[in-house]
Amino acid sequence: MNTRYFRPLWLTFALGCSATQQTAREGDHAMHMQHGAPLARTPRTAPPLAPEALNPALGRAVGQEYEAFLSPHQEPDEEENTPRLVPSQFRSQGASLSRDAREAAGHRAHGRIRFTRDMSRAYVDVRVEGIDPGSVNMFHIHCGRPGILGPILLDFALATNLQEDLADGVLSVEITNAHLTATTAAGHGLLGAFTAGCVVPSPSLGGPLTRVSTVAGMAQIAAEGELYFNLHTVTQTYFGDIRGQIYRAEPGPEAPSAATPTAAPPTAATLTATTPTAAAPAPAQAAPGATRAHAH
Ligand SMILES: [Cu+2]
Repeated sequence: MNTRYFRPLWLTFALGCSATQQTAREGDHAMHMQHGAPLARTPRTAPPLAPEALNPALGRAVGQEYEAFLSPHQEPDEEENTPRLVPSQFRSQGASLSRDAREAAGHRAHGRIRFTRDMSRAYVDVRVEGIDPGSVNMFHIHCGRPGILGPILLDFALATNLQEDLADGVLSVEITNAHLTATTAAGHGLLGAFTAGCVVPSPSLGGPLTRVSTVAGMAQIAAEGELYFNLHTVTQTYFGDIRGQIYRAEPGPEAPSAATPTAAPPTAATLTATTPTAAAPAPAQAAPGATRAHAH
């Protein structure tokens, strides 16, 4: 018996994807042995779909929508309690304000994320109030549950000029897979290994620590309730100035239509930091025991 067929599945797959034709044929053969012959097709019993029920063009329409209301009180601690070992680029320069003082000064924001149905893009819009755009030094989407510092999934500085984009009070960017992989790639060395990219807590053929690299993966973490915005300023750098856990947007009078086939720019009415509703959606509960790496 040929020992080739006792290769682990992941190795077979890797070899099947390698560059040489010969190896590819071996891989195909091995995969075929794993799966066996196809079953005979059975007669369909379901009524046929209406032709309009399948429309690939609708993939670019906006589908799932999420939102967050950012507040100083979602930051898990005061800036003065920044751990001693935190490197200088994550430390504040200048006098920090307490969370109470920042709230009293009107620091707040409202963000919305609209995913296209085909998960090729995410449209992110955030209205910020009470914070000087010139003081913003980092703006991220992190993955993590409330109360913890999670790694960075998306660095908005790789998609736009933060200060210029926020000059009119609203940051608007279109996110693709490239922004997520660039964020992960920007994390260098030991520090970067802990702070950049979010690990997929799932078995993988790609390695033991596969990081989220797609907008679809970002939407999955959002659905699990483990994404948050964090806006950092020069005086609130480590924990951040305001933070907002991202939840499924409730359909409401201010929500844009989900059926629009093309992405519409946000209207002033859809982003407001002044009208948080008392009927906020309950946070989605992630499965216990998720193993996404949590570190700042
Ligand atoms: Cu951050």
